[in-house]
Amino acid sequence: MFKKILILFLTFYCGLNFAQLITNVDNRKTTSLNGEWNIIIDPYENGYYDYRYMPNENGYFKNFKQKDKSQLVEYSFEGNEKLNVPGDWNSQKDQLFWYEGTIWYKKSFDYKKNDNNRVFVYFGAVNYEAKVYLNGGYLGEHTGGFTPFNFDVTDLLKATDNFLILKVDNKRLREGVPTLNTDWFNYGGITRRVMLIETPSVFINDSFIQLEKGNKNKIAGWIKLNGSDKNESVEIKIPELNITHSYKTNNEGYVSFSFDADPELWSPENPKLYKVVLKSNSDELSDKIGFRTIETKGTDILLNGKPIYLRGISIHEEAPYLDGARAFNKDHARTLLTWAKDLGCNFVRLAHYPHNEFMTRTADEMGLLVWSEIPVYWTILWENEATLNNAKTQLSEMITRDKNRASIILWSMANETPLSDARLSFLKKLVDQARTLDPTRLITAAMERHYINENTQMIDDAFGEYVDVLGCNEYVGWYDGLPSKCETMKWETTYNKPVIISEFGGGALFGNHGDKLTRWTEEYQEDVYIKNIDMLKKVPFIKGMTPWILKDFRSPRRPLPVIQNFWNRKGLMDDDGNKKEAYYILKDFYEGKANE
Ligand code: GCB
Repeated sequence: MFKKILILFLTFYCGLNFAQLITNVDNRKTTSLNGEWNIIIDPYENGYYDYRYMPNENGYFKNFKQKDKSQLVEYSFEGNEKLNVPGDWNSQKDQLFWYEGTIWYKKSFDYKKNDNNRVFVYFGAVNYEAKVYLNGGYLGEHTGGFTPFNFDVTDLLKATDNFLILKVDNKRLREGVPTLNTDWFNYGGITRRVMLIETPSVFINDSFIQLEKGNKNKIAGWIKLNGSDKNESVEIKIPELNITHSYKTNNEGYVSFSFDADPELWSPENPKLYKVVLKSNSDELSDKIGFRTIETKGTDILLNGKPIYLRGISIHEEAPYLDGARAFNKDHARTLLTWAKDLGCNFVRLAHYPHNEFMTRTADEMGLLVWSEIPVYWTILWENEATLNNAKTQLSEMITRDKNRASIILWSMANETPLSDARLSFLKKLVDQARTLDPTRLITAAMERHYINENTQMIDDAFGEYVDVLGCNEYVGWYDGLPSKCETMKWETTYNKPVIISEFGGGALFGNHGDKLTRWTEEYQEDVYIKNIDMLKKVPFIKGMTPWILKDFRSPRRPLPVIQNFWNRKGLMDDDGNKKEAYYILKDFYEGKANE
């Protein structure tokens, strides 16, 4: 009993280290903890539970060493295997390819901080659940595989011999977000970078700096300080625009602002970024920020006040050329986004969860508009309060991290979720939260359509009322008949809103040729694209598309031997960037659209 109380107390007390998410980490004073980490594979969670399946206060996180002969210690990080961080474990070791469960990670390091400063440990993402310990003390935990989190470690940190230990568990959960059933690979591990962030005792924690909704001449937002005694002056400077303004933060360290400006507008053709510098009494932080407006009017999407057609492609966060692995670095981001640009895209759908920050920052630099989404996918437990809170946390972490990226124009709440009242109420709550956190961007979701007669598709999902742009997945010619079905298909919607066809496509194995009625050939996939594009370009309210998908990706749902071998083959390219015939059809269409 005492043990239980102690653990509860420790969990609660030490959980207080869980700090507000620190943003703009690339422009702060950081020290990387990437590289090789020691691991212990723990399928039975022995390092966490005792033989009565109670949390063990002397778990692996204590990193015990035998001190005398009377002691029995049955584990050791030293002498055990290693994994690279960042990186998923499945692609690093054959024995872990299908592994879903717990692995313990340990990193040792020395760190000398400046006297009054604070230090945080920051994780870009850990899939799916992380319990984090420093020097044997519990820092806290995080759930959700695709968003960042950090802990204040100032008090536990030593100048030498620190050990940071994580219990990482990627077991799929019915009540999880996503749930048990997805169409992508459940890559586990510390999949994104880890770093220490050193800050002054009062520092600039976060800021929102964007054009006011629909106003090209007003920059508005807020700055938030962290620390005690937060009542300070903060300055915002945009040197290239000759702008300097000073504001006083309130007792919470918060100040909102709005000022006139006449920036050159960010767009795919001109991805102009401005250096923006924030200064408080003891901190200074800069960023590169683009300014653009995004709105809808009737069925139009307006970028900087002008109608735009979104020439997009869907992308999973999977690194090219690696035979299936989570993408985690700048090169992966640059390659994937360059492939999208070469295809003629001005837009990418980062499916089905928030991708790493290199993707959104590189999109800012390269001039690609972005749809960013959370993994509320298929059959989430709509009535479960904890599931809703989990989705809300992931939504909030996604928006918090990326709200100053001009490239992002759409926050997506969900993908292909089955209609019900419980689902509608769940999704409405997400929309309310997204609009509160970010009043400037558009809200969407990838929804489904249904037939109202043999030749007519209807988009009328009740959730459509709450979004700005309707996303719609359709697979005419693949899951739904042959491509020729497109020839007579008509489209309707009950909403006076823009529609993006967020998915269509079909599978083909690169190099597999045959006639256009034979599935899995490049010719069949090519025909899917020819007929779908022909059908969709005639529908006046369709203002963009993100066909499924840029490159083949790993999926346990795809066991067909020879053809699939656990890969979803709907890529326009294979994993090595080889282009299938359908690639050229889409590129042709996009080049035509760009010149309209
Ligand atoms: C869909 C899903 C996507 C799948 C795709 C497919 O509708 O949204 O995650 O991968 O279809 O290939 O079936």
